[in-house]
Amino acid sequence: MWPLIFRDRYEEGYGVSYKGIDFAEDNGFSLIIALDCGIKAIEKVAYAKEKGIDFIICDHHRPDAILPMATAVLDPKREDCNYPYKELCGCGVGFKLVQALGTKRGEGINDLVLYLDLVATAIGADIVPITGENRILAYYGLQVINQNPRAGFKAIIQQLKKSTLTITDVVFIIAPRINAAGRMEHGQHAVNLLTETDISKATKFALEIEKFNSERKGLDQEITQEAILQIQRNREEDRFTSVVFQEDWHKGVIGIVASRLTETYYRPTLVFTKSGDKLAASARSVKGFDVYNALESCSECIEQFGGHKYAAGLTLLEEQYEAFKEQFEKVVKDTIDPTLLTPEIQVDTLIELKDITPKLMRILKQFAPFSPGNMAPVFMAENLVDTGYVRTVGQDGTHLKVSVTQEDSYKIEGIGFGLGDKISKVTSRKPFNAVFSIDENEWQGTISLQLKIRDIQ
Ligand SMILES: [Mn+2]
Repeated sequence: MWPLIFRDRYEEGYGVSYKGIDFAEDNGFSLIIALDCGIKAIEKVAYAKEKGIDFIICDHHRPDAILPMATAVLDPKREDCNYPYKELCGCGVGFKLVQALGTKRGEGINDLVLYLDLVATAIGADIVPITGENRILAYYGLQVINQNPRAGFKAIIQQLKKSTLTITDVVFIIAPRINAAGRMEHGQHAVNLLTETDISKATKFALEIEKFNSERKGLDQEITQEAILQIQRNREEDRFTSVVFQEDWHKGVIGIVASRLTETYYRPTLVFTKSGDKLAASARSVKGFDVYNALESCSECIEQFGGHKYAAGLTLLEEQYEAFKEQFEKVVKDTIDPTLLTPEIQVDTLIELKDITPKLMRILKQFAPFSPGNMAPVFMAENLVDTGYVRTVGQDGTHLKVSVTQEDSYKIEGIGFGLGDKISKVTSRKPFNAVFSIDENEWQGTISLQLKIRDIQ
């Protein structure tokens, strides 16, 4: 049995750490397998090598020109990598290593299916496109989650009112709970949950993690509020970027806060907090703008950075913060196509409500799993009228619940997340147009179709 050690992102920071390498040395390990990190850990891998510890790196982040001197560096984003599919997530690369080992031992793909629940969760959580091989891994991984989940997943799922999970459920229900442990306390809690085979123990771990998840949610709302206030106070609502910093913000949630700010202001965003004697940030971008490249153009103010086109992380010295903030604003202002700063919904086709049938839903489901790279089809219907049941739901009336009809012929319910403020457009009794995807809603064991409304005009 190999020890499974989850890095601690507070004490050790993100990615490969000296502390982890020292731990390996003290405990007599000769090999470290790094997953979803390590592609830039040149000095750390060299440090390990001096101590006689080998590294295998399984990563999908963009490499620099020089690679670490590891025993193997698996990364489909390597320019000299001829692996045909480039969009594997970090866990997917690890899975390919497991598969290669299995093949060598004479195992077939059926011996590996039991790991696909983890791979599917990582594909959803890491927000990689669900195309090509990712789509296949996610499809079969969802089957494992739904039909034969490991005890840890079963423990989470049995608290839900849903019988079948989609990849969206995995992203919004399972992934945040697993991440919450590492964000709030220590990732080891998540490892315990995922490796436990006894369901009663797993249920206990799941409850613990549920607690971390609610703490995480509270913290993420609080910090988002503080960040928005900071932007308002500094009168920075009209800039091309959101860059905010407060030294006591919890490092585990700055990535989520950056995503929330991107939803609010829809522009490239960085959220900084203090980390040791430096500042650390999470970066998020808008569709079509490469934030990694933008950071590269600010590299004289940055200590270290890494990541992808839409999400990245960095550290810098506190005295560089203001200079960085201005440089980043300038780079984005000079290079971004301003049309990218308005969110756009691409409508696939017009539809009439009477054509939204269980048969259509069965066909749509064959296109799943949906995620970036393979989004659920978006429809538009015109001249809808509310049947009189429109109301806002959720905390502070954030969401909109409607029941609509078209030419009095067919009635269907719809939910618009975050669209509560559009209620007046529906109650005015004037016909309106809506853009939506079609979803199944499960309520007390009955499944019905509903519109998942994205916008109303
Ligand atoms: Mn990743």
